[in-house]
Amino acid sequence: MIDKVKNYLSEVEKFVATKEDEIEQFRIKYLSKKGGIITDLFTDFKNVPSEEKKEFGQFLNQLKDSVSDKINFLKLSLSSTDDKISDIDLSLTAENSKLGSRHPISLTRNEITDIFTRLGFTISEGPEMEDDYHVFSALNFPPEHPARDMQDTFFIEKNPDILLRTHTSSVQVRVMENQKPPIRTISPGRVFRNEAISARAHCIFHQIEGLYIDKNVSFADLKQTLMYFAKEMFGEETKIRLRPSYFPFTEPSAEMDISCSLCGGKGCNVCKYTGWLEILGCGMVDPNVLESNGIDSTIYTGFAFGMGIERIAMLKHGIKDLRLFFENDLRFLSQFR
Ligand code: 2NM
Repeated sequence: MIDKVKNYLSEVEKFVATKEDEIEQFRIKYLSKKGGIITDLFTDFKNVPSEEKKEFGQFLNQLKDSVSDKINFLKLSLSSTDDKISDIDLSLTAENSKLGSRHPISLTRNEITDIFTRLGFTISEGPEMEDDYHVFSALNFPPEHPARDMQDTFFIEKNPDILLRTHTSSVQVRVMENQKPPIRTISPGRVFRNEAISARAHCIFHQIEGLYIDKNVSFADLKQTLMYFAKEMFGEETKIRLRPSYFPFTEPSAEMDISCSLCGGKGCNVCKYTGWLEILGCGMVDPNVLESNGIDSTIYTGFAFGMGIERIAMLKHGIKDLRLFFENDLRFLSQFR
């Protein structure tokens, strides 16, 4: 009888299984309440001669333990190898990982800054959180100017002196503070205005502003520079026109239109059948601005201009809704490579 148990012991020890199902068959074979080997051996226990009972009992308990140990061990090793792994073909080549692309705002900004750096402009950057002085006072905004209103400007912690810049001209104030003319710089960056979000407006957008200060800088220099920019950006055949306008920091001021790049000036729904598209504001730096920043306006003159990067990108690529730039939808972004 004891030999029979010893045979089962070595059989259990040698047993291997690669499937869940084989383990279950093994469990039934040994542990089933009806007809299981161990159950039957316990039934046989009463027929074992009393002097062998102790030894037989010990072997029988050992067999029972080794069967349940074996089942636990096999189950564990099956789940840790994870049967999905056997379905994987490790010799297959890896799936192509998708390449990212630059954001259209970055691409447009780079295109614009490249054009101006070719003309000798440097790139300057400054803080997005600013004080009233650099955003308004140093730029000839009178104390009661509507742009200083809560409704247009985001203030920090109700402190009326600290705010999010509403234009990047504040960067140019910092350039004028720190450099002597001649100054030729462009300042790209994010600006913030308290506006309702729509297809044409957002509370965060991007600007590029330019500033050129030297002796004898004239309106003709401004016009020539901006015409060069327009042709480089929108094509050699592009025409420009300047319309009188008003900004606190420039006098005289103008808005620049380019001939509609979609219809070539014939009139279409993008240019609202005018043949022209407004792309930027500009003017001669107001002597007050030069003097506020320690530049002698009897010696130096300058021109400045500013444009929204989103607007330029929309015109260039025929994008109808500005919100697309902020949603990070890959179906939109992956079109710009
Ligand atoms: C514009 C339009 C006209 C501008 C002025 C200055 C500075 F710092 F020189 F005063 N920077 N940018 C300016 C002038 C910006 O944006 C529509």
